[in-house]
Amino acid sequence: MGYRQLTEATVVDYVASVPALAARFSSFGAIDVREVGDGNLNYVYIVTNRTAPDETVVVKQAVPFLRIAGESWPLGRQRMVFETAALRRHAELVPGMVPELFHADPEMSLIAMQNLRAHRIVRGELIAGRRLPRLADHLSTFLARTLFFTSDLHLDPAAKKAAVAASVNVELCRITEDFVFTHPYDDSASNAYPAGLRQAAIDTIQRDSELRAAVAEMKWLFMNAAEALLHGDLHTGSIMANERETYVIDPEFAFYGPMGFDVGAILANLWLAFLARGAREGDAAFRPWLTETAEAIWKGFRAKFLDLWRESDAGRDGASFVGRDLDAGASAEAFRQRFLRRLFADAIGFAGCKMMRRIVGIAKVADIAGIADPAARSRVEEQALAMGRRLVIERHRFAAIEEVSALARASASLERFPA
Ligand code: SR1
Ligand code: MG
Repeated sequence: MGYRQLTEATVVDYVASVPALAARFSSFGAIDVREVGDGNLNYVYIVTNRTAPDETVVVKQAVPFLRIAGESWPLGRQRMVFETAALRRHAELVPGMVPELFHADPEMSLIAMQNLRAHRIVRGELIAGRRLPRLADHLSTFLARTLFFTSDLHLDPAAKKAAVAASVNVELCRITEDFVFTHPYDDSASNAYPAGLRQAAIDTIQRDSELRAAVAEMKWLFMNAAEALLHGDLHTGSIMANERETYVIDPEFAFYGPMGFDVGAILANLWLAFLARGAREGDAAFRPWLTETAEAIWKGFRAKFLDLWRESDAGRDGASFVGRDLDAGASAEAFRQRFLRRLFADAIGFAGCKMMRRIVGIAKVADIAGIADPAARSRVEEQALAMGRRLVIERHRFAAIEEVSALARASASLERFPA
């Protein structure tokens, strides 16, 4: 039948016309439909039988434009193909951490999946000051397993290259190249400068050759380091959780890229939440929980990734990525330690870019954009620019994640940046 954009008025007919979805409903006599897409790209509908609320599905459809910018900004619908493939791969690698896929319709650029009714978007939970006790454990597992098992550390080289070739997500990578690594720093017309953010603060990221060269290094890495299958947009709006479970959603930006990009994305969003907390009332102990969670994610990821790696090497009959074992595993272990040190620096650098883009770029984060008091919001924005800037420039200097927590605390005490 070809592509047509669904609406709240037409999505039920679509669901009823697909046997795999229709079978989930005992009747279509009393259906509620809500469009809940709060992302920047797509439309998301929750379809529920009012008389039997367990009968519910989520329908997500890509439209041929960038939603945040409007219909005048064309964008291919191919992204749904990448999202579908990544959801399937992640379901194999981290079962129970991605929504169950009920139906995929490439022609309609649409998927239908499990409605995570018992879980909330993590960004909203952090804004509300609610702790998620299993979040760090779950996310470190997600990162370790998805990044290790899709890399050359685990896969046969030919299988890895085939996976890279199948994941060339040109359009969405271009969005990241432009909106994370270029536009925020070149005074693009697409930027959205917050009212009250001083020009002097903007200049610290746009008129500083050291910073711009460092950001360009991160962009180069993003474009050229096909290390593992990334989620590609792992911010706290792409994660749903409750006290017991964590789900990672929305992998439409998935592609083969540098591992540190996914790790840095989640850390950046926790540090943004930390800075934003300074402008919110409430439980004072919640703020340190955010940096502790970032620490636990990095440490958990590092430990789990190394465990998977050592275990995998142990099954390789004395041969690992470094080659045949001639020194009782010392070369292999030295490579592992160097690899993780380099990955840590990459993650910190990417986190810095992700923090700065959320201040001057078109796509904001509610943690900061939602701060009601303009002076308090501007202060947090300048703190985020100051911290992001240092993370990128000094990414090789951090020896431990606690040093980044210390930088977050120091940044949170800045009144203005530059002083
Ligand atoms: C135009 S920028 C839109 C942003 O939304 C997505 O969530 C990605 O972060 C992207 O950069
Ligand atoms: Mg998204």
